Amino acid sequence: MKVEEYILRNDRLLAVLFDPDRQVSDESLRLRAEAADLLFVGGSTADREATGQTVRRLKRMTNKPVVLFPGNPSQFTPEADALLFLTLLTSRNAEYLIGQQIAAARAVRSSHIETIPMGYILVDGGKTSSVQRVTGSSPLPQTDIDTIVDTATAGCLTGKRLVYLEAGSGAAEPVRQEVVQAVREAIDVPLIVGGGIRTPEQMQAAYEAGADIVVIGNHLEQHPEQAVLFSR
Ligand code: 1GP
Repeated sequence: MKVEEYILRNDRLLAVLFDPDRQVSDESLRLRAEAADLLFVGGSTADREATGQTVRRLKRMTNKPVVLFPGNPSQFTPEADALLFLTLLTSRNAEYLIGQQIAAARAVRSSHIETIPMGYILVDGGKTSSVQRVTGSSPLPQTDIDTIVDTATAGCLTGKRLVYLEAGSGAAEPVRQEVVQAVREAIDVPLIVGGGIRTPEQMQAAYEAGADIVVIGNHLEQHPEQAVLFSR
């Protein structure tokens, strides 16, 4: 089954994010892979070699979908099951709206990997995120729900088949429930929520507000033994 079809058929999915730049044991990977429904691989600085290595390690452990969530085109590897093809909708820099996508286009097309166009929306999670640092784009304040909703809507109107509300890796405050809810009501594609989620209660709050997929990175990287608590 294609990854997109799997996402459309299921709700309340847990995506665990694996950063290829972090040195971790097989046990750490295994504990997190067992708890997850989807395995996202990506980071702000990793290169193709590190990304490919993480993809291969995960694929040796599990048959679950391994999905690239790349920080830049040089992380692309055709070894994953699918690629989230990102547009940073909150950027006003053409580089992140079309430049990086053009840079990736040739390799992606020739790989025939499953590609899912995704609108990526950075909201303020209470501290400067690596997305903000790397791209120089400002996050939307979580109080400006109208702009967040309009951004998500514009993403769907321009063909994105997933929307990701991102508070930033290690956010002090995850995406608020009222933000998730307002976006959920406005769009009809699957909604991903991530950034700063550290407890099963925060994950449930995101699902209850309408998230289809919750992404957890840092917390489970630091506490892989807790992964089971987040599993369905
Ligand atoms: C980052 O949303 C993801 O892109 C995950 O964030 O590392 O804070 O869980 P955390």
